[in-house]
Amino acid sequence: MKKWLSRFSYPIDEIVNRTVDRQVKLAVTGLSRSGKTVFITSLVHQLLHGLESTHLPFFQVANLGHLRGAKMMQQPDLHIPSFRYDMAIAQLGGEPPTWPQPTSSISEIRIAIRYESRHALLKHISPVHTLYVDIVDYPGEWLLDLPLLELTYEQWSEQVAHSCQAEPRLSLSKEWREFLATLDLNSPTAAATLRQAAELYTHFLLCCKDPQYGLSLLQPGRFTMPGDLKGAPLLEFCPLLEYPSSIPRENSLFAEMKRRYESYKEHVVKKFYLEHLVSFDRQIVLVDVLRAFNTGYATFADMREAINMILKSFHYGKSGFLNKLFHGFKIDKLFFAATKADHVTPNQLPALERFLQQMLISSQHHASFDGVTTETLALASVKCTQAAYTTFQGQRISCIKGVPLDADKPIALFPGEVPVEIPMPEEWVEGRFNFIEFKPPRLANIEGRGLPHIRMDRALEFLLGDKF
Ligand SMILES: Nc1nc2c(ncn2[C@@H]2O[C@H](COP(=O)(O)OP(=O)(O)O)[C@@H](O)[C@H]2O)c(=O)[nH]1
Ligand SMILES: [Mg+2]
Repeated sequence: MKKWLSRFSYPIDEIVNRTVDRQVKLAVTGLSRSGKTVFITSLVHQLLHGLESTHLPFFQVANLGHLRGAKMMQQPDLHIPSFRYDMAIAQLGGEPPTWPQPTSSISEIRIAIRYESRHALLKHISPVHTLYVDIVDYPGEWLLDLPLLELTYEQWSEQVAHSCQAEPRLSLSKEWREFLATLDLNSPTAAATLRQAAELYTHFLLCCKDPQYGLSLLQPGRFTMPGDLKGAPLLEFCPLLEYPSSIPRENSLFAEMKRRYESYKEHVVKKFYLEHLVSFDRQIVLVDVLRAFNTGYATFADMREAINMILKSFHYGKSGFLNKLFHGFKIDKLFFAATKADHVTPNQLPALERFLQQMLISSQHHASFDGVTTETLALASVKCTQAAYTTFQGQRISCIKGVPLDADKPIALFPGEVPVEIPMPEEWVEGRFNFIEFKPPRLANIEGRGLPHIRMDRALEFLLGDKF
């Protein structure tokens, strides 16, 4: 490693390297609790420990012995908060180990990977090269704002009004709707009224998001995940459920709400895309499919609609609408992962993958059509369970063994079978699935070898394999 470090200090080496060094920016997104922080922590940990390649059989550069080492570097964008890898590892390696703190904003980390090139020309220039991997973590909720760019205030309001006609949104939106009903949409507006309407609407969205309902399609995304906009007047508006009876006046409540909606699109949504999205090379979308199984069909259907809505409007090629708005999108690989695959028995992994593929099928077609390479995997960033067997009525049944989040001793359980096809709404019966959360494993030597995982090596190969 010493020799490795010293190479960085020779300017001439640096100049030669720069001509062949490459950079790749990976964007990791997914709805909150989908496993982004744990995924990035594990990805970085696997790379930093890549020299002990036995834990990464499918990551070719490591497996073929071409990896020289990896190191964390100063991130390139100083205005973005740093991804707190050190804190996450301290928690996972604690006694007892705990899951990293939830995060609610954007962050970035840079890893430099040194490797021996396979390409004859590159070998000729220099035997060892560096690949800089920048990883950006951002809330999937913010992506839910993408479709708003195509919607007028009236069209968006209509969509929300429509979704509030069915349960559970009908009941959960009651207080907000009743407040709106007391307002005169054509009268001049008071700041306090706007604030109260926005607060009640936000409360409604947060109730929808509660694990009991687990709904995902909640717009605007910053209302539930404000990041650094918490408390900003930019977020003080909401959709309206009806139009004013006469043409709205310039200073009316309706006109002000509409103005703020447009301002949100301009100053929050577009700004985010211009600042960040244009620089992404590869996009990773994490999905906690098992959460939907546990909660039921409504949660699943809502999650599917939210993810497909995001991906449909996302640009993955020339025909995407974002490319018409902003030029220069260059994403060439799209990776979907069903996270927490250690919650199912190993023989269920293919079913979990197939299920996610089915969930995203229309988006994947769009992406392939646009020339983007896609991959779907079921993975566990940190494997918390072991495969085990039990006998039931004389039959050998495969199950998993791990320590539940709310217990101290391991249990063996059969969590339920992942369906190969998406079940009909009436087939999502209560108790069919029992995917519980687990404590992270106790690791005697977290600094000595890569975190236990399922298929992180395949993820690395898809995301980075072609760069070496
Ligand atoms: N068993 C298991 N649980 C996981 C894994 N990854 C995440 N989790 C669980 O999911 C929770 C949310 O993960 P986190 O990465 O913080 O989600 P984020 O909000 O998308 O960043 C964690 O606290 C863990 O309980 C995994 O690989 N295996
Ligand atoms: Mg996080």
